[in-house]
Amino acid sequence: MENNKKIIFSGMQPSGTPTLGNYLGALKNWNIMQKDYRCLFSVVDLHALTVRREPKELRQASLSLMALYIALGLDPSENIIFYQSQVPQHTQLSWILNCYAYVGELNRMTQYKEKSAKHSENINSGLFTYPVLMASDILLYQTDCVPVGEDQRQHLEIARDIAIRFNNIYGETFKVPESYIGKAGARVMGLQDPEKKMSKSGDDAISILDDPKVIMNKVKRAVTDSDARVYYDPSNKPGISNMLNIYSAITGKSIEECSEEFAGAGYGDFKKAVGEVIINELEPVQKKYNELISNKDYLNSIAKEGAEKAQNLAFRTYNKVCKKIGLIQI
Ligand code: ATP
Ligand code: LTN
Repeated sequence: MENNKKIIFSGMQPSGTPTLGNYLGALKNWNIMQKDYRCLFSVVDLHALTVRREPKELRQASLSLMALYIALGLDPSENIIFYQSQVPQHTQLSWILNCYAYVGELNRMTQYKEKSAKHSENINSGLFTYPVLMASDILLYQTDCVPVGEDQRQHLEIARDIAIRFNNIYGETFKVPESYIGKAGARVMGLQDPEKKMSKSGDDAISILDDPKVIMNKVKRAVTDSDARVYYDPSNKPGISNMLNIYSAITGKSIEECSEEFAGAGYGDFKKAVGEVIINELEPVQKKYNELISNKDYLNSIAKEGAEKAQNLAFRTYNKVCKKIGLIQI
């Protein structure tokens, strides 16, 4: 890339409306980091195909996620924002890297095990090689840093292992990427089942686009415990600890500061405060999103420009790879 800023790549699947977990684990950090890095943010629609979807819904979810990226404040003139499927090098490199990824290492992926248990009627090979496509996303752009939530740590490790393995055989080809996983918000848990991560495809989530009243109700109904004191103890008080984590990630205060703030408070007051910070944080995003979502032409023009810029960059790494492994170039 032109200047010497470090490169960030991250993506999100259009698999439903993003949740507060996606926001605090990833999107909020993207927004902060865009000032200091050259960033590529992708709607990773090919990854979303690993679970069967209605074409119409996938199309709508993809457009909606594009609108949300912009509504969050990601600047399309400074960053490259694009649909993964619009840059063919992602799948091309993915095939090549499949030949450098081992079945044994893919077999160990927690997400693969969880998703194949959940979708036992459709354990397709895309679900299995999902991390290789993700590695291709990242390695194509000589990415320095990948901001993601905690659940993606294992996938990032595979991307690094593949890069190192490839470089060892063919000489320096890929930058070995680092992950950026924030301290607070890296793993937001469900409100009804705080033992499970909050997920877009689950039914226990606050969606970024939920109405303020809905948000407050969900927080008020969140499962707690019978101890009636607010402090951080994830093993014995998972519900309260999860909400302290959410409060900390939004306000930027440390968990200790947040615990002190609510030391004498009852659960009712605490939940109300948590609900309010979530609502205040999301309101401007929702407002902007509602303005953008009807402007399909604008969203498509951003995606087109993004895809062209991404293709230019992706082509360089892809070409280099082809040369190194001995594919004929004409
Ligand atoms: P799905 O339910 O369809 O698998 P998801 O909610 O897990 O989707 P992804 O698109 O897979 O979301 O993830 C997008 C980003 O959000 C990733 O960086 C991921 O680490 C982060 N993320 C997802 N869930 C959480 C969570 N509960 N807490 C923090 N970060 C999260
Ligand atoms: N697997 C990721 C989404 C994803 C991604 C990426 C994240 C696909 N490609 C590249 C960072 C970098 C997930 O969050 N489930």
